[in-house]
Amino acid sequence: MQVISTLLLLICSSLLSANTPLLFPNSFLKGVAFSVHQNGGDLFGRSNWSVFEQKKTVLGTPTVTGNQRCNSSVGFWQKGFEDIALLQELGCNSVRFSVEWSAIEPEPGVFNEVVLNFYERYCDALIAAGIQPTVTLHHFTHPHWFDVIGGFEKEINITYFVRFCKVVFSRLNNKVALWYTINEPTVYSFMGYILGMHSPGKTMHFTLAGTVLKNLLLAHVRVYQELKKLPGGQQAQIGIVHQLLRAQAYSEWSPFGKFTAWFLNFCAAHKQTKKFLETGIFEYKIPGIVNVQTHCPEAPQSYDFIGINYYSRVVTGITGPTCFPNEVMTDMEYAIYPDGIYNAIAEMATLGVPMYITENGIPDAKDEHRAEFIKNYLKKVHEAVLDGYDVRGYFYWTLMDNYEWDRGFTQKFGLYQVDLTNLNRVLRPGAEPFKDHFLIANRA
Ligand code: GCO
Repeated sequence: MQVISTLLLLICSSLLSANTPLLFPNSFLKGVAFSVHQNGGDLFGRSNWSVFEQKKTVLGTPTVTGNQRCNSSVGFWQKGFEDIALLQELGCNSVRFSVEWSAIEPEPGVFNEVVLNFYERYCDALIAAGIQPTVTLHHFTHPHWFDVIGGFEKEINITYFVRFCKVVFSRLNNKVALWYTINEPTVYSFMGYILGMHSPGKTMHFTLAGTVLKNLLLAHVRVYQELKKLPGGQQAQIGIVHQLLRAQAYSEWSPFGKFTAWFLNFCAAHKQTKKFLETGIFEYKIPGIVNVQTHCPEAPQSYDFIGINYYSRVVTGITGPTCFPNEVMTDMEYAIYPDGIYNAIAEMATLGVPMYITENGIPDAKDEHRAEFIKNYLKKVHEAVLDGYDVRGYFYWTLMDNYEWDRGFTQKFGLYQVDLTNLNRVLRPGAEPFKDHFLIANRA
C-alpha cells in the first residue's frame, strides 16, 4: 500500500510544475507549533521563567532583551479557542502545543482541575474543528518549586516529572495523536547551563550542562516507559523532540572559526544525543573539563517516532555567525538553508522510526523572505517523502508572533502578525505557501 501511494504521489508530483501546490500523502500532518508559555505566559506567575526574567545576566544586563516581561504574552489563555479559526484558515489538520506544568501543578502534588479541564476542552474543540492535537509535556518551562529542589540537575527529581506526565496523559490520552516528552533537551542544557541565556541562567557550568542533558534524556525514557503502562499507553505514539543543530566554519583556514564550530557542536550535543537514542550510551566529555556518562540499555526502544526541529546550520566566521556568499540571513544568526532539512531527515532516518518535522520557521520581521523560506524548505521535505523517507508531518514554527525567550518579543516567526497593543492577529502575505502551496492529497 505504502509503495503504491508513494508511486502515485511521485507521478502526480512530477506532472506538476514548480509553482503548483506540493501534494503530501493524505495521512500527513500539516500543522503549526507553539508553546503555551510563549503564547500565553505564566498563568500563576509560578514558573522558572517568571523567576528567570527578573534576574540579571553575569554582565549585569537584563536576562530578556529590553527587560521585557512575558506577562500574558499574546493571550493564549484568553483567545486560544477563537484562534482555532486561524488554524483552520491555514488548512491545518494538526497542531503542536505544550502543557504548562507550573499551571497544572502549581504546588508539588496539587493538580489544578480548572487548568486540566481547560486543556481537555481545548483538545475537544480542536478535534471538532478537524485538527489533531499533539502535545509537548516539557517545553523549557516548569514550576519554580521544581527548580528549588534542583530541577533536572538531580536525577532523583525525574520522578516529579513522571508523576506530572502521568496525570496529563491520563486526562488527555484519548484525544492526543502524538506525545512529545521533552522539547530540545540539548537546547535546554546549552542555553541554560553554558550560555546562561535561558533559565536557570548558569554560565559555563559544563558538568551541570552534561548532567542536565543526561537527566533529561533519562527522564524521556522513564516517561515513555511509565506512560506505556497506563491504559491506552500501548496505542499512544510517544517520542522526543530533538533540535538538529550543526555548526561549520566559514573557512577551513580560520582556527577561530573552526574552534567555535567545534565548541558549538559539542555544546549543541547533536552527536551525543543521537548516539544515546541509538545505543543508550551517553558520553559528554572533554578531557580535563567535563566527563558525564551513563548507559541506559532501554533507550533505543523508548521512542515510537522522532520529532525533528530544524531551522538551519550555524556558520562561524571570524567575528561571529555569518553565512556563505549568495545565502540570505534571517533576523537571527542563521541563513536560509533548505538543503539542511533534507540532510537532517536522511540522518535521523537511521533511527528507524517515523519522523515528524516538529519545528521549522523563520524570524523575519519585514516578511521579506518567509514565503521563499517556506516554499524551499517544504520542497525539500516533499522530496524526502518522495525519496521514501518516513516523514509523517510538518509543523511550522509558529502560528503567530510570540515571546522568543531571552529575545522577548523582538523576533517575528509568526504566520500571523500580532499587534501587541490590541493583540489583533493578521495573516502575513509570506504565509501563502504554507496555506495554499502545501496540500494534503485528499484535500487537493
Ligand atoms: C526552540 C524552541 C522554540 C523557539 C523556536 C524559535 O527551538 O528554542 O523549541 O521555543 O521559540 O525554536 O527559536
